[in-house]
Amino acid sequence: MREKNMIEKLKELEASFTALLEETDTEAKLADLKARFLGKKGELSGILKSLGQASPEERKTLGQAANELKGRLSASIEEARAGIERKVIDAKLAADWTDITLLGSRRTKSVRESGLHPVSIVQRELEDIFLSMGFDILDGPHIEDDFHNFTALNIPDTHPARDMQDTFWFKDMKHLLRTHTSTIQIRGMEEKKHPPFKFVAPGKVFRCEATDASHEAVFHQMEGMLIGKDITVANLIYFEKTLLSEIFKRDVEIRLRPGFFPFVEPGFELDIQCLICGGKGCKVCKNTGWVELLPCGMTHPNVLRHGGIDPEEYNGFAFGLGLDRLVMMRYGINDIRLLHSGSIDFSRQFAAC
Ligand code: FA5
Repeated sequence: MREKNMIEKLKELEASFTALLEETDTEAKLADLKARFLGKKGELSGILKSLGQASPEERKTLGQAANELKGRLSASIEEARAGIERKVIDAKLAADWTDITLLGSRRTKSVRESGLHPVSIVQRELEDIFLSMGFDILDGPHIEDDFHNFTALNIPDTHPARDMQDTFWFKDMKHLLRTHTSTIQIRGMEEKKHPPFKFVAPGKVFRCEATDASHEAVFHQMEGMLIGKDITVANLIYFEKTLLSEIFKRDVEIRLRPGFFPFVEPGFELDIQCLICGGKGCKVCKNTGWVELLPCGMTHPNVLRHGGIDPEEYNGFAFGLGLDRLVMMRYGINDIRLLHSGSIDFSRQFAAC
């Protein structure tokens, strides 16, 4: 009799659970239902506890029935949970979707006025110029190893030239954010292997330094390298003049002076007369009238060796164009930080350029 009553109770419990579950449509309600029936103080636990007074045979039969019921209720709850989650996702998808296969609608005014960032505009123009001169365009990693950024460029550990380019090191102290695109000199030689070859490599570089009107911690350079036979400084200077006249489409005052870079010998600094102040002196040129733009030089034999090229047979030159400063000169921008401001209003001015 007692066993019959208990079985009845379990059936009633299952029926009321099933009825309530049908009305449960949120995760919160489902959690309440679970607590009410399966929680420590829940209805099923109450029934299981009362089994303590039953005979061993009754306990066995009722215990088994109660446990089976527990399994069914748990499974129903999980199934309901999955259903609720699915409905939430479906509702989100229905409310917020984009058909990416649709053809674009007419451009709005603001879209028409937007465009490439000025650094990208000038970078692409330069790439076209270099492609027309037969250069290849290479790319390289922002995260570099010590070898490609310093050692292979004739800047061994403890060399003071490392201080000229302080950067952001990774914890292993073997990897760093590249300080210049000269890393691609080595990577380019490793890839090309057999001179003659010439390539450029534009990209971001990183230095741990304070910013001002002409200095940023993240900026852009375009590296160039030409390796062949019997290349001279005269070739280098002629090349740089041609490049600048292609870029500016007019005569600009330049000056070439000695510059020290461990990876070239001899090395030069090519400065352009400041186009912001016309050479009179301003915050961009630090009142000197000149802006450092295009350091360059004849590739050092050690660098060729590190790139796997025999310096007895081949030589060449390399240069490292400061892209942001070139953009500033080109458009008359008097503070490099504007280029990195993320301001759409600023960038939009160059959209039609
Ligand atoms: C270099 O980075 C050399 N790797 C360039 C080079 C390549 C020399 C090949 C010889 C042969 P430098 O540190 O001077 O050199 O930087 C090159 C150019 O990047 C500068 O002339 C300047 O235009 C630009 N530049 C340097 N530091 C910054 C900075 N903090 N913010 C913006 N532009 C910078």
